[in-house]
Amino acid sequence: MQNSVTVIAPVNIAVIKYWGKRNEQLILPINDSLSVTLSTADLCSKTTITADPSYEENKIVLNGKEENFDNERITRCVEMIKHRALESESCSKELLAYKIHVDSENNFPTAAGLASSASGYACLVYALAQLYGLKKQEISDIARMGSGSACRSIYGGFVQWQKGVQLDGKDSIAVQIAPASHWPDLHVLILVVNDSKKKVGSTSGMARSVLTSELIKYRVEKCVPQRIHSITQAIKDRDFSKFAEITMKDSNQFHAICLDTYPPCVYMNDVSHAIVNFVHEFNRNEGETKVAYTFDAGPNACLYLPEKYVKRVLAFFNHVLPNDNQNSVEYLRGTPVDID
Ligand code: 2P0
Repeated sequence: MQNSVTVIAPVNIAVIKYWGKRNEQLILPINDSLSVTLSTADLCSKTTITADPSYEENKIVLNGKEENFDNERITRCVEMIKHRALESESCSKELLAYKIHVDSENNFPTAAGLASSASGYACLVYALAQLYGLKKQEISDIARMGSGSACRSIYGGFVQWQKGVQLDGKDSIAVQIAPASHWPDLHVLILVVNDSKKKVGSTSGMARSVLTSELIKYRVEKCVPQRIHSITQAIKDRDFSKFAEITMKDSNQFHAICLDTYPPCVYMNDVSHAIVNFVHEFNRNEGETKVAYTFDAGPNACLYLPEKYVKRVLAFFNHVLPNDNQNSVEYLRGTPVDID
């Protein structure tokens, strides 16, 4: 008997960034983070997992290319899910004994700072959970063991990853603070500045920041707790200008820490900095904050804005941003999304 499941997982873009681990092995962060899970049309991962008694070995194909299944993070996720399924007797022992074939695709540039590991591991873990009969509430800590930010993509809408205090990481989990339907007017524009692979991966970049940045200690103790509190309230109140101000400040502080890292991690480029300036110019012209930017570990911008500003902002950026072969910018539109 063949058992097969296919699932789709969306990306999430953090407004309060995760940057730094207190435990590398268990992927336990030094601070809480908060993100928005985004619509699946343009940005998502799709994974099919098949278990079959005729398979002689486990296999994983990523974007059409076979990868090493014995990668530590992949095998850890598979083993943890199987262990939990065995404990809760959520499926048959025969099914757990079959080898599996995993086929996963991202419909956006992998490793270009567009959160591909978040949706990729969320998708893998969610597909495994479906295959072995586990519930969503049982898997965010396992997704975290694939990639920290993946735990946030298990839920839709507005999601907080609580850093937790326990040594074993059992309380380092994602929780939904509001569904996407709470704020339907909030839209997203992703400006893909450059598709090339980033220079310093997030995992090594944040490890280097923890070791060398002075600023990161200040951020973790003095800034993040207050920001998490304030942005949660802004989301609850649908207070866009408050939400936007905190989002932009946190992005700027995250990149300040990257530059305070030694040797520095430089993720934003000239076009990214131009986008920052244009957003502030746009908001100044409006007399109110109507657009917020945030940048992850790459040069691409994610803009949050109310729906009625999408067209105007697109027209504005088409006019002001360079559009030659080297600097062209692509636009992806999205909205927060709920997951069934
Ligand atoms: C975030 N990033 O909160 C931050 C902002 C990048 C910049 O989470 O080592 O790929 O697998 O836990 O999850 C990227 O970190 O790192 C990330 P690992 P991950 O979205």
